[in-house]
Amino acid sequence: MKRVLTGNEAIARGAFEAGVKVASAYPGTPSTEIMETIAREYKTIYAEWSPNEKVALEVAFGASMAGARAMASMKHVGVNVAADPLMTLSYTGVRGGLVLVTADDPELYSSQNEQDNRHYARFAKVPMFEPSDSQEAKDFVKVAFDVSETYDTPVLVRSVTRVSHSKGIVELEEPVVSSIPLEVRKEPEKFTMLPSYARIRHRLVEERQRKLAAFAETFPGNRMEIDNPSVGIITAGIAYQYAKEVFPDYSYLKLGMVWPLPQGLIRRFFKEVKRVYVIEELDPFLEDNIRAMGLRPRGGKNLIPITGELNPLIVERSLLGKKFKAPKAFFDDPVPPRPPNLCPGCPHRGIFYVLRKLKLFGIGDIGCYTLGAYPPLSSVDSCLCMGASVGMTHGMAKALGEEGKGKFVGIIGDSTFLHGGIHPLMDVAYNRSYATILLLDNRTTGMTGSQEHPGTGYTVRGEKTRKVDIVELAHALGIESVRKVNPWNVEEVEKVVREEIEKDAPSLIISDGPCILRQREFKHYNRPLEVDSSKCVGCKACVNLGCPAISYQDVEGEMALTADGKKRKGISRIEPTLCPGCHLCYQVCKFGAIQSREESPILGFDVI
Ligand SMILES: Cc1ncc(C[n+]2csc(CCOP(=O)(O)OP(=O)(O)O)c2C)c(N)n1
Repeated sequence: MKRVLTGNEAIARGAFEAGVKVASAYPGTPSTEIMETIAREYKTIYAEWSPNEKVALEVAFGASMAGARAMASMKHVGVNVAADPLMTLSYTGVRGGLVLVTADDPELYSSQNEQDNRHYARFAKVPMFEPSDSQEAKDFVKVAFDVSETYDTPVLVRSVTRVSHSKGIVELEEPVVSSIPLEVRKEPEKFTMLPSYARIRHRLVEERQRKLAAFAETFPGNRMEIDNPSVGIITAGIAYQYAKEVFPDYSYLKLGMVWPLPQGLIRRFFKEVKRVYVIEELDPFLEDNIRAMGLRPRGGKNLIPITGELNPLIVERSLLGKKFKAPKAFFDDPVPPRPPNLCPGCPHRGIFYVLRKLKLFGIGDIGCYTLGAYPPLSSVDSCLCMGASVGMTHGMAKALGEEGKGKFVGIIGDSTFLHGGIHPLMDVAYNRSYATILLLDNRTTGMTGSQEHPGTGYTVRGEKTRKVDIVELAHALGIESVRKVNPWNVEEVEKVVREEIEKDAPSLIISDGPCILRQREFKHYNRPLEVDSSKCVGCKACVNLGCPAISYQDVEGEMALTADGKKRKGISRIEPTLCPGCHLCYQVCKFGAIQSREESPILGFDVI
C-alpha cells in the first residue's frame, strides 16, 4: 500500500515498521509531528513527551539497554540539550537499536539559530543518515535501526524543515519483530562508563568508525548517478532535490549516509567526472571532509550560500556564478507581511503591557512570549536558549547588586521552566539573589502548537496524569515568595510586580492564565468588546497593546471630533470575530470608549 506522508509522518512510520517499542520527544519545530504521529497512529509504541531532550534521549537509552528498539526525536537545538548523554552513549553503544532524529531548521523558520547538526555525527563519532524525501525518511529510519544493532551504536537521522514538512508518496510495509530479547542484563564493562571501562570503549568506537566507513561504501543510499560526465555534483538530503531539479543532466554522487563518508566511492566519483562540485545547505560539511581527503572540489561554499535555506533558484544561480536575486512577487498586489504576533486574548499581553509601563528590562526566554520583544509591546530584551532567562536574571542581579534592584525581571513560560528553568531557580534560591522571575503559566507548550508537558496534567495521548504543582516546587527549591496573578488584570499585575521587584529576596510571580486556544481550560469565553466611536479620541492606548483584533483608521472632517467636541485623528475598531473579550483594552482606555458587552466587566475569563 502507498500513502502520501510528510517527512515527519514517514519517520514515525519508519519507527513503527522497525518495531520500535519506546518513543520519546520534546516538541520543537520542525520535529514535533514525529511524536504527534506516533502518539496518534501507532498505539503499539509507548510514546511520551519528555520534559526536555536530554531526558528524552535517556529514556530511549534505558529502553535500548533493556533490549527494545527506541527512538528520541527533537529539533536541532534539542540535540545540544541531549549532547551530554549522546557523547557517552557513543561509547556504551546499545542493545536494542537506538535512533536519535534531529530535525534541523535552515532559514530559522522557528528557531533561535540554524546550526548544522551533521557536525554532531562527526563529533560524537556516530553514523548519520540524511533523507531527501518522505520515502527515504521512512527507509533510512529502518536502516538506522539495523545499523544501530549491527554496529552497536546510537544512530543519528537528520531531517530539515523542507523534508519534515513536505509530502511525498511512501510505500508502506509490515512492522518487523526484533530478535533481541527484552531483559535486564548486567554488562558493566559496556554500560558503566567509569574511566577504566570507558577507555576501552573509546578504542572500540574508533574501530567501529572504520567498520561504518566500510559499510558506507556499499550502502545503496550512497549512489552514483552517472550521466553527463563533464560535471559531477556531490550532494545529500534536500540539496540533492534542488540540484537535480535545475541540473537534471549532470552526474551525481548522492549521499544518504553523511557520516562516516564513503571515501572510496568519493574518489571513484572524482575519476568518473571531469569537474566536481559540492552542493549542500548550511555548513561546508561534506566539502571540508572531502578537501581533507586531499581532493579539490570546485565551488562549494565559494559559490553556494553558507546561511539560510537553499532552493532550486539559489542553487542554479550560485553554481552558474550569478548573484542570487529574490524573484519578484507573483502578484501585483502582494499580501501584506504578517509578522508573528500574540493571539487576541493571549494572557502574555497584559504582563508585557505592565513591563513596558514600568520600563523594566525583560530577560526573556523562548516561547510565544518571546514575541513580546516586537513593538508595540517591546518588553523582552534578551533571549538565548530554553531556560536561560532564570540564570541570566540571577547573574545580572549578582553583577549589579543594589544598583540593579527594581530594574529587570526574568520571563519564562511553563514548558520552558519545566524544561530548563528548575535548576537555575534552585541557584537563585541557593545563592540568594533578589531575582524576580515571571513564570507565564499558560498551561501548555504554546509556541510549538500546544503540546502537553508535566505541568498540564495530561500525557501525549491525552490521558489524565499527575500535574506538577509549580507553587510547591518553587517552595521546595527555596523560593519563599511565590504569588499568582491574573494576567488579564493589569492593576493586579502591576501591583504585584512593583512589590516583588523591590524585595531583597527572590520571588516567583506566576501568571495564572491559560492559553486562549486551550478551550478545555475555559468555562466560557466572553463576548467581544466594542469601540464606542462617539467617545474614542484615537489615543492608540488600545492599539499599542498589539492585539490583532484592534485596528485603527484615520478620520477627517466631521468624524475628526468626538461627541463631546474633542479633536481626534483616528478611531480604533475591534474586530468582533477575533475578540474573545479579555478586557485588556477596556482597562487601558482612559476615555471609556471601549464597551464591555458583559453585565459587569470581567477581568480575564472564567477558567477551570
Ligand atoms: C532546546 C529547545 N527545544 C525546543 C525548542 C522549541 N520550543 C520553542 S519555545 C518552546 C516552549 C514554549 O512553551 P512555553 O515555555 O510554555 O511558552 P508558550 O509558548 O506556551 O508561551 C519550545 C518547545 C527550542 N527552541 N529549544
